[in-house]
Amino acid sequence: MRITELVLHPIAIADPPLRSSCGRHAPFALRTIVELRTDSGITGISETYGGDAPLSALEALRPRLIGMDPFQLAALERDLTQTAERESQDASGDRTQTYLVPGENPLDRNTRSFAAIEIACLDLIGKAVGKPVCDLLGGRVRDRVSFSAYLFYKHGGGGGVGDDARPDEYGEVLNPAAAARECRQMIHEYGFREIKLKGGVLEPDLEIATIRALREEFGADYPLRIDPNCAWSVDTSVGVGRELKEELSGGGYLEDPCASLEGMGEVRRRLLAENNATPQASNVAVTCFADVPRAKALDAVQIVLSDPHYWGGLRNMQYLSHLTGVLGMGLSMHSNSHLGVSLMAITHAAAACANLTFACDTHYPWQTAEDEVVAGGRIPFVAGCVSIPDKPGLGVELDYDQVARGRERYRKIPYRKRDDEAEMRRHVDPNWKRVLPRW
Ligand code: GKR
Ligand code: MG
Repeated sequence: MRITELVLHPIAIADPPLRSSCGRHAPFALRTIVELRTDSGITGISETYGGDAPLSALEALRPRLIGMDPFQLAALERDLTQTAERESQDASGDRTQTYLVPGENPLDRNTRSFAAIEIACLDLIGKAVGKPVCDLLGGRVRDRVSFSAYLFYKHGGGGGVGDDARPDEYGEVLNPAAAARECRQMIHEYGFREIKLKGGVLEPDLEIATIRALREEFGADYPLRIDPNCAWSVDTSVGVGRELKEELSGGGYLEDPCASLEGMGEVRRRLLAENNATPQASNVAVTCFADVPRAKALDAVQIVLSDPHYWGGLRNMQYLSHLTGVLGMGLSMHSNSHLGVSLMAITHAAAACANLTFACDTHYPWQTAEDEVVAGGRIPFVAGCVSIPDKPGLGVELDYDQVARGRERYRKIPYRKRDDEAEMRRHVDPNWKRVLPRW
């Protein structure tokens, strides 16, 4: 089997005005759907970051991909991702995502491109041999993968604009009671059993009150995590950790409270000195394998948040699962706005990771059926879980009419890069700037 064609579909999908310390989501998120067609008539698919930069990075690989045997991934990986890992160790090659929207670091570009190709190749191989992708990775340790209820503070609006506006399912959420209502609604619809709050938006006292409201309503059987994306100083992080000692223990965590591994290391030391072992997780300070030893040495991060889209694909997820297991660290899963192809890639990866110790993050509840490109519509969740389908490859096919609609939306919008700060200035405060730490 040889790859004969690379088809890239830049698409835009409606996205509600979700808030984080980076700003506010634009009315449309950008994604790229990748197709690898072969001489055997089988097509492999994947989904990755959108906009000009990811698109041109993938485009640049075209000559390398045409004629390639999809089973032969190692040389492509060596050429693309090992350079990226080396760069990350240069003084100039800081791959942390502290000052960037997570997933947007240009130094990740080769790793992200490789991931998109690897996932499409695994889909191809799975279809060629008649096996689901997780079984190509050595088999699954679980048939159903659990996800968390990923709560955001948000402005009113369901995403999209004009004829392409979506209903506002969750309304405005800018206080603790509204966040509890959002959570109730999401859990009712999807059955999630773990809860994540995207913080770094309201005053820390209000975010503490939100976590307490969630604990009061859902009880200790629903572990809680809060992620302010580095919006807090070390002192504030220690203060929040102290206040939420009880709520964040028992399967929860404090995610990227402040900037840098040194900062998180200090938070950890100070909390431990108070007999508070709340674990810390990161998808900001730890974004590649080269970051793991320092995170461990400083005891800054006890849980690594992986994401096949920028960690270099599904096999790297398994290596990371092994590495974190050996180092006595936990593993959870990060997400960005995405559709069903990415959801299935995450699900297959998670199914094959023995050391995955938490429910995975997903933005999927924030997207709608109108935007889904998977044939047959939205992927179902049962009791907060997605099951591995009894089909080869990723187990999903593209609905080409939906892909065409996504491409048309992309053509119509003026931007080609995620810029949450610009959205804040446009809609909330003309002088808004991302300030770290804000509190
Ligand atoms: O969608 O605004 C968002 C999130 O803040 C996302 O960009 C992050 O990558 O999910 C994220 C995280 O830091 O966990
Ligand atoms: Mg995070």
